[in-house]
Amino acid sequence: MKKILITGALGQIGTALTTRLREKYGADNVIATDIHKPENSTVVENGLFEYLDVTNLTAIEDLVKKHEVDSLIHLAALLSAVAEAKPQLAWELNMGGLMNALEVARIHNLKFFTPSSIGAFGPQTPKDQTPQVTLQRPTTMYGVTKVSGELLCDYYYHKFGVDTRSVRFPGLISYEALPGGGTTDYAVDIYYEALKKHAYTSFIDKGTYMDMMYMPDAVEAIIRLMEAPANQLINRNAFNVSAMSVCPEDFEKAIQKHIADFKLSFEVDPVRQTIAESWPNSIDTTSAREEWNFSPEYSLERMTTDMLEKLKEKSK
Ligand code: AKB
Repeated sequence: MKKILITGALGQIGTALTTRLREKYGADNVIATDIHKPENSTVVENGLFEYLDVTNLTAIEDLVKKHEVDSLIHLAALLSAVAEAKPQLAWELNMGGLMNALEVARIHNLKFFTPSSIGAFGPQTPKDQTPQVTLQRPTTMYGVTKVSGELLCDYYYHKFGVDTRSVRFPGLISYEALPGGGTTDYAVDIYYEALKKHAYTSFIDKGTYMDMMYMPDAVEAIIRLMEAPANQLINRNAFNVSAMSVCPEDFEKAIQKHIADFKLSFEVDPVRQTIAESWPNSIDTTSAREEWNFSPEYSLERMTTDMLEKLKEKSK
């Protein structure tokens, strides 16, 4: 990757990824784009930033030409809970945006990354150690767009030779930017509330297991996959990746090691609980480890220590 354009750069992944890519490849070689332009954003202030609506193919293409881009990281999408509330918009943005981005990658011969999700699985998928290749019949609009996105990536690779790469991200936990309307958001909120109130009311029920990963591992995974030699990659739709399979009580115990009086209670949101129950408990990451050396560093304990430290520093 030499000149990288990122869509949805102000989102949860984009904020962390833009900073890391600017460090690694140089600030002049990373073009962050988004449909918003907030004040006081490091993404906007510390490098190149352009307004971009990904439902407009010509607008993506104009920026690719203007900046002589060779790699496109397409992140702009709605997350699961918002997509469930606005299914038409989710289809328009998640599929329309992806199709436009893939077309621009095809026309300009760009290396391409877009994230899929554990949301691409459904209730009929094997729940534990979900295999890389398995039954995918999601019951959410988000999942429908993620499976379709995986198939589109496969199609563009096989039909047109576009160098598509993707991972099925689990819930991502980060201190830089908040996730916007996902089912796994409780795993981020819990840390903010633990520091503020020493208590958290979870909208996901006790005993509900989902895969999670700390943002530095997610960012490293994107870079490692994008830098892997093309001939090493068998899977072109999306790789299973995860660092831990956890339920709300696991976070409670990990946080109590730092904040002894931390209390967890439950007020279950039926919409997000139904989504969570349709997703796997844990996924098998063997293909990612074998094909491009995926190897996350953060356990729940290590992540908890770092998250609490970083959030404390941020609030000073
Ligand atoms: C969500 O909860 O929607 C996302 C995801 C797992 O894709 N964090």
